[in-house]
Amino acid sequence: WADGREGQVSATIEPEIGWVQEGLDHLATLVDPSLPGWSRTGFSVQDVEGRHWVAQQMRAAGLSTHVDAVGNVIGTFEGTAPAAPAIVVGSHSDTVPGGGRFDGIVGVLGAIEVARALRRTGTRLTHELRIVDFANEEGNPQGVKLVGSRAIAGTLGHDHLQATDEGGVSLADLISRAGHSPEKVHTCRWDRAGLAAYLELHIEQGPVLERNGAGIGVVTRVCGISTFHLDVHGRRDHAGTTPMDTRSDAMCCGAAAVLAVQRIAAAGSDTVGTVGALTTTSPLTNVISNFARVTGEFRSPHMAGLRALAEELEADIPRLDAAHRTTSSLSWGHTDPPAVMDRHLSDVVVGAAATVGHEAVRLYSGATHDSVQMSQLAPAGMIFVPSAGGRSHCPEEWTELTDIERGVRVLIQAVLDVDTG
Ligand code: HGY
Ligand code: MN
Ligand code: MN
Ligand code: MN
Repeated sequence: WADGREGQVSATIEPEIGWVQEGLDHLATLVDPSLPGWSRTGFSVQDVEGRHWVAQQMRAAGLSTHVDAVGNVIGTFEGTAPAAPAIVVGSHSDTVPGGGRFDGIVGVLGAIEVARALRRTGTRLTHELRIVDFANEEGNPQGVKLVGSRAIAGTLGHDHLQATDEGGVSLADLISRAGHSPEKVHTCRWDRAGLAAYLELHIEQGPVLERNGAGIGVVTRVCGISTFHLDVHGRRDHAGTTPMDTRSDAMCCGAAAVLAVQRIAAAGSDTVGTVGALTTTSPLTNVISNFARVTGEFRSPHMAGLRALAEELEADIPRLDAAHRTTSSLSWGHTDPPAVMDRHLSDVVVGAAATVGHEAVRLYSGATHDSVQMSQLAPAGMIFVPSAGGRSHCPEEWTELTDIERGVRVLIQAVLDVDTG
């Protein structure tokens, strides 16, 4: 430690934003060249390489590190009071395919910079500081998001691990092939008694901060997500001889369902709905399709909103079948309820922002985050920084370094304030 100021806390501690920039630049090189944007998908070769680098940076910051059975990279600084619960700070370094350079990554680098800044200034916290790069937040072809934080929260179940992709590869296979041990998932679970708070710095991924000219957001709640797929059964017929008013065309019913998802979500308040895929058995133009599958999700910051969207879609299916002479079945996948961020912790974050000279606005998150799982273990709070043009999950994702610096400064101060709170 620099000067051994045991348990002392300086007023504010400046981040070394140059190091964060170097980290952003380095991780941006660890991407899959066969995919657009900056792709480092969960458990890919690039993801494993990226997490090795993250673990190295944690060690260089003086953290003792370990990787758990599903690939969470965890670094700890002991506090001056060994019995005090941990302050956890984290995010994720994996990306969606074709993603950007900031989603999750800003929070992982910001968390490590908290540790670096404390060490640089010889500041010892009372609480343990625990930094996490969660495995595979973004999800996988098996359809499971928040893999690492679910394992820590104890909610990564057998059904998740046995979920398979189109080729029959299970999530457990995917995790094993990356060198981890999903059969030991039970060893990943943390005891809530040992945790004081969870903080996550993240880009907003939407337009609200930029539209309001705000530099810091404090998240009130994170949207719930319900996933579904609709299987439409029609009748295979000749495309040239079958009159339009007698067809049972699965593709047409599927397409109408896609537009129904859009209409239902657009009619709600703060609700969104997205179809990711409309697939059919026979991509031929001279055969009327007898099967189509629509895969999508709904989101709402309120559980009642999610329920209303589901009820509306359920009610629409018989109408679509009648119009297209098809037979459809709607199946619901995982539903993650909305997660409420801790009000007291959020107030501490707003106060920390004020201490370092920044206004904070409160907003809900339309994107999901590892904080959804961590809020089941400890009071959770999130700090947002603006996304240029509100864009994310695309190569155009961008956040100014000055905005990141402001967010890391607030994160450091929030950790100090939680520690002394
Ligand atoms: O889907 C999400 O909202 C997150 O970015 N994985
Ligand atoms: Mn994210
Ligand atoms: Mn994301
Ligand atoms: Mn996240």
